[in-house]
Amino acid sequence: MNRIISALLFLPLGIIFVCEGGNPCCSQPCLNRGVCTAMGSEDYECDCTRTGFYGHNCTQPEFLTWIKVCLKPTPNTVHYLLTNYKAFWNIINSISFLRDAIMRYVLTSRSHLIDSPPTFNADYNYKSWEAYSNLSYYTRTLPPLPKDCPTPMGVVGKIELPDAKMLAEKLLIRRKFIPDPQGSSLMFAFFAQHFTHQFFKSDQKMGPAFTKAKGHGVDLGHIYGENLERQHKLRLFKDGKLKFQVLDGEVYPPTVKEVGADMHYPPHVPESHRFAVGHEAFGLVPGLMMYATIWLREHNRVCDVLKEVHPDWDDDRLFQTSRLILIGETIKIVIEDYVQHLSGYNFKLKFDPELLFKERFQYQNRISSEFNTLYHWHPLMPDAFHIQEQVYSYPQFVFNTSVVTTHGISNLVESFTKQIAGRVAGGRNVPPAVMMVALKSIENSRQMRYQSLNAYRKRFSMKPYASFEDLTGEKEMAAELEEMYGHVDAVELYPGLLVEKPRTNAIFGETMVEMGAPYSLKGLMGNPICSPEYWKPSTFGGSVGFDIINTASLQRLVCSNVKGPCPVASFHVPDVEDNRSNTINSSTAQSGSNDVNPTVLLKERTTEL
Ligand code: ACD
Repeated sequence: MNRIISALLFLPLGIIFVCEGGNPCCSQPCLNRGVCTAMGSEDYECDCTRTGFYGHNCTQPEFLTWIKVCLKPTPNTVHYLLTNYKAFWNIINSISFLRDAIMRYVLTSRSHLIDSPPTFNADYNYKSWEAYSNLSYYTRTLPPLPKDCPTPMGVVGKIELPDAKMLAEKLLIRRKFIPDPQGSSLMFAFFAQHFTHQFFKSDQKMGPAFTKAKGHGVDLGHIYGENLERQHKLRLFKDGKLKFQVLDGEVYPPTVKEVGADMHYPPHVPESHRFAVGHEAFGLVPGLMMYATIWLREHNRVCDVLKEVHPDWDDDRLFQTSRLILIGETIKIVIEDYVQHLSGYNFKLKFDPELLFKERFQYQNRISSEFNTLYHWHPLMPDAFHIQEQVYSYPQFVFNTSVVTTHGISNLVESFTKQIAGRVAGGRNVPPAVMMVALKSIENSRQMRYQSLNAYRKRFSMKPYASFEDLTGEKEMAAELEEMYGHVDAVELYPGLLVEKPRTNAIFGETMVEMGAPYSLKGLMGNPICSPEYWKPSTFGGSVGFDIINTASLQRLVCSNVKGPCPVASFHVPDVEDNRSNTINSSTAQSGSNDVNPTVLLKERTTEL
């Protein structure tokens, strides 16, 4: 009722500035992470406990906070420093105590922005045991907006949000492919898709607020299945290995018919091409099945290595220990190859759990719904897929697992490394073929009552955007946004992230990095294998397993699991003017945190496959 009255009162302006009646927390009056509690419909209280601020709206800094705020450089300044001055960073990178100190600071400052234990979910905007204990929900970083607000985004903006389809057509859909200026490859894009599907697994039946991935982190459910029943279907129960088949002398996943693990394939896919892997949707694109095949081979390879050292271990111990090793390899690759690439930093990131052993840090993680939403990086996808001499359109590529066996893993890696992905921020770069996913993201965010882009910027210690032009860095899309939303504080999170001005020569804008980095680093380092009791050689079968983790890189992962000359595997498209050959037999691979010695790898490969 209040909403209707407010709507009628302010209709001619299209903008609401005050909340007459209704929930006083709709205007988000508590700043600096203060907690708002409505006291009837007229009053509210802000709880400023441990925020470092005080006052009615938690706006007054305590003395120490004031000093910190004065001295703290802006995120854009820090980013500029980290992505320039290469010679300076080369020196820092070579002095291990300095590199460690900086990495420790990166990890703690980022992860302290994530509530741990988790606090809210889509149905609880106050703390509750239900929100803490029910693992079927994604958690929420900011609570859902109250239902009785004057406008959909609180108290500002128009009475109705813009039509999602119109918004997508005007601001999100690709006109002409915009390549990522950071040079991300399709190898990067498919890694992102493959890796994140282990913890972003929305429950279609329950709705977007719910997840089927109850591990809430890097548990490799996408390789081993999300539950024990599926895992058992995929296991060989011999020497710890996963089931496989050999085609043309190469190892591939088994078929659905053989193992009985359900997969999502349309009827036209022949039985022989219905591969079964941990995640039931990985038949969707060959890039996903390529990574699924590589990790399947890696699991079985690690089992062989462990069996050699522990001939007395039974199947289960070999399986369980290999899984822990693969979790470690994944985290190492994600931090030192994937995030390193994405960051564009000249500072060399380091995966070393010991850096946190003396810090206040919780070894637990809960995936938040906002992290899932921000990770919809569909602009990465190209217009078509170039593999060897062939070009595949979307209809030719989707659900076509024969691409994997026809070209083979080596050729796929080589081709995906050479093809550039699209830029994510900056607007108008979502390929029409996947526009439906972007639309769904907008609809889901509305259903879950997300707060605005600017509310999230404040939550993650950024200044809110002051105007539409401040957000987009240009005039045309800014004008469209203004027409649609009326007020910059009403711009929604997901469209905001995709239209945000990218940083100079970067794939993302500021908000994507400042929100994404805390979720990522907390999720990676909060893994139990990083805790003091787990992080020791014995957990991983001794030094042999520990070494596999500590020397892991994307390049090594590929080289250890393909026959013949190993292709360059990189998240970055090799420079055109760089005359290095495309096989690591004749050059040192430029990807990966560890130098790869091709001769050693070739030897390893021939003995292991
Ligand atoms: C820093 C490091 C650099 C951060 C750069 C970009 C981060 C942007 C988005 C997230 C990127 C990657 C996500 C990777 C892993 C997710 C792991 C989740 C585990 C549950 O400046 O801090």
